[in-house]
Amino acid sequence: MKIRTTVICFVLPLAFLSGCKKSSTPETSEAKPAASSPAPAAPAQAASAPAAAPGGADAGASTEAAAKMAAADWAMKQDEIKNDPNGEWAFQVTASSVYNDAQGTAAYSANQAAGAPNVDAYGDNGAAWAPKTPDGGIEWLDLKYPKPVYATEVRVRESCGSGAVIKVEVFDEKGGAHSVWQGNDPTKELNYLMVKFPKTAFKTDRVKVTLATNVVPGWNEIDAVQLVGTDQ
Ligand SMILES: [Ca+2]
Repeated sequence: MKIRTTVICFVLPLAFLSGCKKSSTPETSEAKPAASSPAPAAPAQAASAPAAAPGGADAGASTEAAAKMAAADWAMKQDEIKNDPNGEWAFQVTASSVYNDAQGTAAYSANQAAGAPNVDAYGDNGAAWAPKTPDGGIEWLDLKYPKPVYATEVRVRESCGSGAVIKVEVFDEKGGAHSVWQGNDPTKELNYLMVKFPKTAFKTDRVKVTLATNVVPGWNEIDAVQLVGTDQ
């Protein structure tokens, strides 16, 4: 599994909008998150880069510059979230199912969704949790956090087959589940699903993330889940 995984890491960024595969295909791509789609991709960036002259070689150069800026923005955002003083990472995770029935902290195990994010590129990666089957339907992660907080946000870092989360719940002190989000997950590539909600009236140290893995074909993997909140 380890060898396959290494190979796949370089290949899978190809699987942009659809899911991830766990088989290697000998194609190449330099794809980096958010920076890769070439042609009609960047209206937002174009608007924010008014300096470039239209047409000709300048257009190519400005597209490249826009892609670099988008990649830099992405990296800064990742760093900001990773170091958010109000954010914490899970220390213990259980799951509805696990790829290869991996236990403990083995590759793809539920506990690969514990701790800070450690997947660097979109695609299949044993440093993220993967369910037992790619498109089986309902799957979930149940995450425990070190410090109970009045929560305001949950950030789910999706690293493969992004877009399959359908529900996020937090739990009160008595173990009661409170749904804080339910809907259509817009996440693409290696990014966070950011679920913001009014500050909870109770302290929570437990989050449940539910996926419908059949809505995004291929493997759906979660790298990490951050709980954001305060003491008061
Ligand atoms: Ca991870």
